[in-house]
Amino acid sequence: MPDLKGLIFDVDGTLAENEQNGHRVAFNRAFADAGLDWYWDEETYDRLLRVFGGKERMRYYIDDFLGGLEGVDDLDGFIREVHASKTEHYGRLLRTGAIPLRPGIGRLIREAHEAGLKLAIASTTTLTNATTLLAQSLGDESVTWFDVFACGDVVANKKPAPDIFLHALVELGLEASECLAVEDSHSGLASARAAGLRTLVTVSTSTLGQDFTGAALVLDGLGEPGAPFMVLGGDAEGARWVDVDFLRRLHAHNKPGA
Ligand code: XBP
Ligand code: MG
Repeated sequence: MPDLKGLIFDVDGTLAENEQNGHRVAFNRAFADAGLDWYWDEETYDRLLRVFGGKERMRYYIDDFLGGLEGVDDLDGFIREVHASKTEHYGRLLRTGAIPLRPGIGRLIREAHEAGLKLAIASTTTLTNATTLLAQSLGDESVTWFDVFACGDVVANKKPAPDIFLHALVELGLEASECLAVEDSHSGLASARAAGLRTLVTVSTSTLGQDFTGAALVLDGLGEPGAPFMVLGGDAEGARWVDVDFLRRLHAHNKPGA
């Protein structure tokens, strides 16, 4: 096994618990601005989360929940417009500080940067959503710690297709065997695994109970000194929180997944 050289992080659910209190709220604000009488409550949004990508999610809602949309000639253009407004609302929400990073994320990213690991983002979400979240929580400079932001529409096929992780690897100039992915969802894990990546799963509120077969390890979070993680699948070999040394060990043990 080659040495660990890079970490590739998912964003939504992994860096922050931001689906219900972030993306959902922003969608509903954009719908109201557009004069639509749509409102995605938490239960509806949970069902919609099976489709990744905000524009794709809106199309799924129109097709499968509304049975189509009358009186709109250019549906793609309409979705793009409402989604752009959603991104504005989401950015405003992020800048209020309402959406913090999950415990341990800031510590691990800082430590990995200081240890000289290459860092990448591989997310379905829009680029500005990822950079704003980091800048807001860790300061503007933290954005420069990342060598690659593989986000949103930069690839044709979103997760669970492997495209976004393959794109991140090409941009990093690293092999899959030199990296670890950190994900929170079944589709994200499928995407990372299909790209050949060993994957640590930190389950989020939206993904609890999903199937994480094939993950290197499944945890309830990264843990912190004084607030250890809980192991949900696999063997953490007595560790209590995830740091760079732990990730090097997890990467080196090329064991079958949990
Ligand atoms: C999760 C998603 C995203 C967001 C919406 O992505 O499905 O689509 O809910 O983001 P990941 P946009 O876990 O890969 O970060 O509205 O910007 O598409
Ligand atoms: Mg995610």
